[in-house]
Amino acid sequence: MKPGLRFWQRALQALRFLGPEGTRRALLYALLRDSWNRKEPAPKSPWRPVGPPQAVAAIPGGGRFLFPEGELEAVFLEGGLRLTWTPGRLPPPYAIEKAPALLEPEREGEGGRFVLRAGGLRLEVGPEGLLFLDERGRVWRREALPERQGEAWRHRVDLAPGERLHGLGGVAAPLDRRGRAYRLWNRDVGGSYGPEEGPLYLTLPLLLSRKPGGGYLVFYENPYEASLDLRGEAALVAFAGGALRYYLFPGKPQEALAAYTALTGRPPLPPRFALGLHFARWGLRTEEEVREVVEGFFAHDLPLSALHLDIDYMDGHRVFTVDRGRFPHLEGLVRDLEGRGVRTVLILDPGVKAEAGFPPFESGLREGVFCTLPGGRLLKAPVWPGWCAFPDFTSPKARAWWGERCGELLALGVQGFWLDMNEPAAFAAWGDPTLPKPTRHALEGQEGDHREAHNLYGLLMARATHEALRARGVARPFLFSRSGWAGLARYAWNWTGDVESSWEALRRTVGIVLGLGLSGVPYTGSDIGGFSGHPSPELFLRWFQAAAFMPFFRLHSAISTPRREPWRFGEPVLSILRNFARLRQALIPYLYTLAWEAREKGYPLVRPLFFLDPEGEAEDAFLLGDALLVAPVVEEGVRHRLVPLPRGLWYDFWSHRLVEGPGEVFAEAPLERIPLFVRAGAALPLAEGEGLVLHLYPGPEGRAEGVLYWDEGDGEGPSRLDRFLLEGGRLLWQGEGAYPWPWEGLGLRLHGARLKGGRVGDAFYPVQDGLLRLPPFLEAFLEVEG
Ligand code: NBV
Repeated sequence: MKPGLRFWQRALQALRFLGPEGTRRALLYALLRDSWNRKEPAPKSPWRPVGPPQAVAAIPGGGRFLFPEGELEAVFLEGGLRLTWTPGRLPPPYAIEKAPALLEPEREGEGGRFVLRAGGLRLEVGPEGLLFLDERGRVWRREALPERQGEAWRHRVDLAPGERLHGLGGVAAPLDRRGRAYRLWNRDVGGSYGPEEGPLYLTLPLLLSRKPGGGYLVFYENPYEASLDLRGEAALVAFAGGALRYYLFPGKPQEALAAYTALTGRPPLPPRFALGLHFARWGLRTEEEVREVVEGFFAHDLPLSALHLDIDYMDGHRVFTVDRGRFPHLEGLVRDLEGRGVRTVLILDPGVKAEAGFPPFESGLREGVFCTLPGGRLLKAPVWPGWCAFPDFTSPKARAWWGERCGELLALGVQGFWLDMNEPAAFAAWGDPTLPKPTRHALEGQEGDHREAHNLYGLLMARATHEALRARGVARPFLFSRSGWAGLARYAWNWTGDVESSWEALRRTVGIVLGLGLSGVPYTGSDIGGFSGHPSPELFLRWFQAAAFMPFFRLHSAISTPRREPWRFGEPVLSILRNFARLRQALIPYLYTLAWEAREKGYPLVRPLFFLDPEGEAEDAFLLGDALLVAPVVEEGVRHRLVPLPRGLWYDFWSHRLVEGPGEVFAEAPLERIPLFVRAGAALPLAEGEGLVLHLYPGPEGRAEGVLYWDEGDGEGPSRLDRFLLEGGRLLWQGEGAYPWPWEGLGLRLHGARLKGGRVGDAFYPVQDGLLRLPPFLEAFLEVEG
């Protein structure tokens, strides 16, 4: 759509959402924000180079280099380096979970060139810039000395021909970020975004470089507004303030991500229900409507794991209230749903209605937890309930206050929270839809303004909520947050926000989910069918099919759109959706094992093909773990597609036909299914009925291997890990951990050959309908036909 048209479309949409009073507030706020922002001096001076290095002093783990216009501290860490250019202040270490251990380097230096060496890495600092080399003397990163302009820093990093760059968080743009410029400033896109929107609600100054001979990951621990120009042969990276601090982790994407997530924290295990199907709808206005929807899921035999209540449950959109007129027995509703296996999740917005007599506002004022303007005046900005005050989540006091309020809601029996509008978003008729830049923030006593705190706001709202739940005995808080920054995975999941309902947006969504995973945000998903607009039955179906293989599987839609419960699309859509919802249920043992792997290693659940094959560039296909390859249909009318296959043998999940990669295979994609392949050599644990069935997909030497992680599904009790290895007909089963095997024996299905039966000790067990049921064993022998 043309930018002009888009502007008017958005203006109209805003009017519709906000009404005349809301629009008046948005106009007034935009004027106020501009006048506050104007008080911020814009830097006028030219960019000044730091000049050549002059001296170095040894510090633990590395060296402090002196330059005429700045100082650099470079230290070696396990698997990487950390560089810090000052002047400029460091943010409180919100992103960092564990301060990394330092390695002691060897130091050399002569004639203005300095060399540090440790852990197989080498850093050279000279007048022309910084060189990073590996053990074999290969340069993996080359950067110019940085420049300063007032408080801002920028530097230029060489890019190799063919080098690809990923990361930056949630970005509606191609997965390879090269060829474009980006502004990293978390942003509410305001109701709808398309495939070319650029950076969205959750940005992150992290780039994952892939290039022949080895890439690396760079994470800038700087939350200020960043701009990255990746259009040329070098990357130009600038931050509006703060010290220029960055971590570098060389290696393949997996290794680099493992190192980055060890630094910023790996995601804890989610409660298992979170891996099921969720339903949300903005505009479910009464308890009856909610019950009706849930009944619909049961009546249509669709497994439902969680029901999310949007801002409709609140009284006048005020956070921490319940409209008792429309939800008179919310506790009862939550209890009834739980009785049927459906968890209730409530949305929370950070803005607290600034209204005399409103208890959360009054208590927040008394305790001094809201953001202020310079001089101490309360900052107010309009959001859903009208003029609001904003908790300053950068203050421990505000986080504790927020936690108390969450505790009150928890008493309703709800099992999770949905954190919205935390970029933070404010309704402004034009310009930046957020708080004014001079807004004051505590920053753990460091004191600062919104330029530094903006990108941290969502992360810290998630932290406050997570910590509150943990402190109140919730072992695995289920939270998902629209905004965030580095470290979010420790506290919350994410979703990709208000995506428009279009085929282009579905196609892009696959890349956005992949991009978030490569940015260390492993649990994400999109509003199935798109948030705004109304999908055709075909688009809805194809979106659902793709989403069934993504970590966060959720139906959601905007209030202004026609209702979207699956049965409203009639047949054959309903039956096909049911099959995919069931397939998702079947996948839970595998997904849960991937969740365990994410916690242990930091790998995302949804992975690009290049995790298995360095040449895998597809953006319309992805891996789920390392056993499944999913090729969603993202084009209207398409009934077959080419599927890029990484090296090796693959089984067609539907037909069991074996195909060989690398290369593209032609796969049927009737409405009933999307192409799905299983890597030969995998053993896939799937739920079937009441049992657990291990699907064996032998590789060339008849080998298949798989792992299953399992526990109670919530809490912090015992767990177990089972490893299965099939080799030439002999299947070994090795279990460890205190959690007892919860199924009756083990079911087996063998693909690629006809199984006759299996032997455990002296007993022979025949196959029935392709399924072999065995009692628990350490060693079993499979017998195949022919
Ligand atoms: O709370 C209403 C919506 C919500 O449904 C959506 O998922 C969020 O991304 N919310 C945004 C606020 C209004 C959007 C126009």
